[in-house]
Formats: sequence, C-alpha cells, structure tokens
Amino acid sequence: MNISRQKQGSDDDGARLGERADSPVRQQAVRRGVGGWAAAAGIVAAGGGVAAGELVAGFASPSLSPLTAVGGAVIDAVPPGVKDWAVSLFGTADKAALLAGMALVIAALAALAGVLEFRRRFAGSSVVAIFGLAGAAAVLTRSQMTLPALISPLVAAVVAVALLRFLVGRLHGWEDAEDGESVAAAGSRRIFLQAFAITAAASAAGGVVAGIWRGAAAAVSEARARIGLPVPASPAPSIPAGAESGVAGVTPIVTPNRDFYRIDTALSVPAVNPDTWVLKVTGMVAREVQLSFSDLLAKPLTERHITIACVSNGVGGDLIGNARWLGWPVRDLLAQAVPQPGADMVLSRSTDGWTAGTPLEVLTDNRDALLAVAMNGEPLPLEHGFPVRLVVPGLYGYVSATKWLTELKVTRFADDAGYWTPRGWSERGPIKISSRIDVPRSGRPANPGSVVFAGVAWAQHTGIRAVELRINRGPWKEAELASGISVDTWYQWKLAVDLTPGQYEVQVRATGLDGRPQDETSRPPAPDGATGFHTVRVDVKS
Ligand SMILES: Nc1nc2c(c(=O)[nH]1)N[C@H]1C(S)=C(S)[C@@H](COP(=O)(O)O)O[C@H]1N2
Ligand SMILES: [Mo]
Repeated sequence: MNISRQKQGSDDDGARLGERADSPVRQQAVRRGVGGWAAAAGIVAAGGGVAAGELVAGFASPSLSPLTAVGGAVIDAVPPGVKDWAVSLFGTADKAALLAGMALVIAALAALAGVLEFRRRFAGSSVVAIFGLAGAAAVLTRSQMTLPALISPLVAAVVAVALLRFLVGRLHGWEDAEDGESVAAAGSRRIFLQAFAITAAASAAGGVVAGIWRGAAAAVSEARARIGLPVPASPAPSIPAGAESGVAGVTPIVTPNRDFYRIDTALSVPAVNPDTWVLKVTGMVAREVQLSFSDLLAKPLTERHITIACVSNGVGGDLIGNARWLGWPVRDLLAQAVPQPGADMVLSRSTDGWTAGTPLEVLTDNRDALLAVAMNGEPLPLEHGFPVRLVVPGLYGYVSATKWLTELKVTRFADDAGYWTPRGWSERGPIKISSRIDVPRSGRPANPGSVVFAGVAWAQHTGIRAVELRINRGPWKEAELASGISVDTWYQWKLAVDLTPGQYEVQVRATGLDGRPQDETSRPPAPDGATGFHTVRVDVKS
C-alpha cells in the first residue's frame, strides 16, 4: 500500500506556487525536514487533547480524569507478577514511573500519528481517535457509566484531531511552498511555526490549569483541616508502660501517619468532599440506610489501636502498621439496616469503584470493626481513605480495609466478589500469625558478646503468647515478650544472645494465644498471605 501523500490529489490544503524548481534530491531533504515537524505537530496536538480532556474532567470530577483512568486500567490489566516487579523496581515512585511511562508511550504514538497524518490525510487522526475511544473505554471500566465520564476522553480525542489537522495543514502549506520561490517558502514556514508555537503554548497552559485542578485535592485537604473530631464515647485503652521494648531501631509501637504504608489501586488519590459524602447501606437489608459525614461524627465513637496488614507483605516485610483509629462500630450501622437471613458478606465499595468482600459475621461479632474517621488523633489522611474507611481487626486489607468508603452492600459470597478475588487472591483473608526481626538488620556486622535481637510479632484478634528465636537452626529460645496493647495489635519482643565471632543465621517464630505456632513452610503472599520464618544473617566480627 502506498501511504505517501498524493501531491496533486484532492487532499490539497495549501496553494500551489509554481512548478517544482528544485532537484529531486533537494525535495527529498526538504520533505524529510518538514516530516520531522510532523512528528512534533503530533506530540503538540496530543498534548493539547490530553490537556483539554483533563480540564473537562477537572470541571466534572477528578475521578473522571482520562489519564488517571487509562493509568488505572493499565494497573488493573497487568498481571500481579509485573506489578510486584514494578513495585520492587520503583518502590513508592511506582505511580510516578507509570505516569512517566504513559507520557512516553502517548508521545511516541502522537509522533507516529503526526507523521502518518502528514503522509496521508486522516491516517494519523484515526490513530488519535482510536486512542480516544480506548480512553473512553478505560473511563467506563473505572467509574459508573455516566455521561460526564464519556465527555472528557471524547473531548480529548476531538481536540487532538482538530489540532493535528490544523498543524498538518499548515505543514503541507509549507512543504508545497518549498517547491516554489524562496520568499513564499519562508512565509509559509513562518505561518506553520507560529501556529505550532501558539498551539504548544496553549496546550501547556491548559495542562498547567488541569494540574491546578488536580489540586482539587487541595480543597479537600482544607475541608479536612477544618474538621473538629468528637471526643470518643469509648476511648482507646492507654498503652501499657511495657509495650515498647526500648531497643533502638525497633519499629515504634504506634506507626506515625507519615510512615504508614500505603497500598491501593488509585493512581491519583481520590479527593472526596466530606460535605457531600454519603455512605449507603444497600442489598440484602430490611431497611436501606444513608449516613452523612456529620451524622457519622454525631454517633458514639469508639477509639482503638488496631494493626492492619497487607496480604502482599512478604515474610519480614513492612506492609504493616499500627494506628489509633476513631470510628463508629460497623455492627451498629448494620444493626440499623437489619441484614436479611442468607446474607454472609458485605461488599464495601470505594468512591473509585474498588471493592472488598468481608464476611458479615466478622462485621457483626463483638470485634471493633470501625467506620474510621480518624487515624492517630487526626482526620484520615487523604491517602489513607479520607473521609471514611473501614478498619477490621484480624483481616488483611484487601478483604476489609476499604478507603474512601461510600457503600456497604449486604450480599452473599455466592453472588459477589471483592476486587482482588477474581485476580487470583483468596475470597477470605484472615491475617496469618507472623513475626519479624527489626534489629540487627540482616547483613549488618555486630560486635562479639551480647547481641540484642528485637522486633515485632502479630496475630490480630488472637494475640501473641510467645516469641522464640533460634540460631543456626539450633533449639528455640524464648524471647522477652512486651505487653501488647490488645490482641488486635502487634507486640514487641527482644532477646539478648551471647555470640562469638562468626556467621549466624537467626530465625524468629511466634505462637498465638490460641496455642498455634507460626507456619514454618515458606510460601509467597499469593493467594492468601505469606508464611515462613523471617531469617536474618548476622556477621559477628572478631
Ligand atoms: N479504595 C481502596 N481501598 C483499599 C485498597 C484499594 O486499592 N482501594 N487497598 C486495600 C489494601 S490491599 C490494603 S493492604 C489497605 C492499605 O491501607 P493503607 O494504605 O491505609 O495502609 O487498604 C485497602 N483499602
Ligand atoms: Mo493489601
């Protein structure tokens, strides 16, 4: 197929200026130079389209951003192995890396679209249009199907195509003029360059404004700062004096908010306005219930320390944290709705569509499962689910800890599934008993004599009875267990061991208050949580 532009065809945009005066060699060189601008025109047109789409999304709702939707769709589509690889490579910068990667892919496709469009009318426009439709599809999979959800990717595509046609038209004018007199050629060149510069500037300005819109989050932050937290009806029991082992380098018993691990599929943090937020209880209930944020704050609130953990936490990993949560017990809300017989699951939904499936029984027994509004004495940080999230003692986050909560659907495991279940993770996710050595760090040299080992152990909603260490697979030695805050939190432990120079492999294991020891078999996090003993290597110098 010949995709080069038909010079004398009906797609003529610019005025013809005389006969071709130059040699074929010069024409070729000019065309190649002009063709380079075609790629740049494609990039600027796409940039303008993306900026326009983001602006429209900014008007409607930050959750409608096509860029975020496409990124979210990418996150949802990649297999968990690739996701783990990306997290291990980029760490907490994984989302910035994804955005940068998307920008590169979009720029490359846009450059290609520019060149195609330059060669054949509508060839590049079709690429852009297909991309716009893909963006629309991504938006639809992310949010509920609403009209505004479709508008922004379509606006992005229409604007990008219009800009592309406009710039490529000017470029053809220049190309054609190059075949004629040099004065006319210079004029056409100037016209193209001016059009290009104006489009680029306008796109950049639009991008900046859209970026400011993303700062909608900033407005929500302000609303958050104005919240006055009520005094708990049931305050958190005070932390026992002996809860901290006092060993330097051990994780603090309460994790500060800024150090708390963050795991979610949200590319940009949802900005949820507490003044318009509502929680709906739906599904198999005698009575549907709706609750506003101020309704929630007016309830008798419970404050508890609860340690939450991610199912993806590998043995010895740090995707676990302990905070003081303030909230209304979920069972009190469910009691108002009255779940129907036969229901066995609550599907909690976040404003961005993410869901978790939690056994109804766990949310109605006497444990402190909370509709949490505060974390360590302040309103939830935006990244941790502002204004309201679930915190359920004893279950991994993926089946319980829904952030930016907006709906509780009472249902059955037979009828519904949370976000991760069809993606290879278990339907049920009780936290497995585990323990970790925080000091000495693996691979660090130590001095001979008394070496202090210390760390944490957890078995949420069961509690820890004992922690033991073994050296080079020798007999287990019982460590000194600090008093826990409650069975719903982690416990600190320490043990001083006399070590002579040499290499040591030290392992830790915990036993629950139910008498069950930690599982020795090494298993990866998928599908329902890692098992095995955390092992550190210590090099005692001579
Ligand atoms: N809306 C939403 N809530 C979510 C998730 C998510 O992806 N989206 N991830 C869950 C998972 S897997 C975990 S481990 C916890 C982590 O909570 P944190 O980020 O506050 O530590 O949030 C849970 N709540
Ligand atoms: Mo998680």
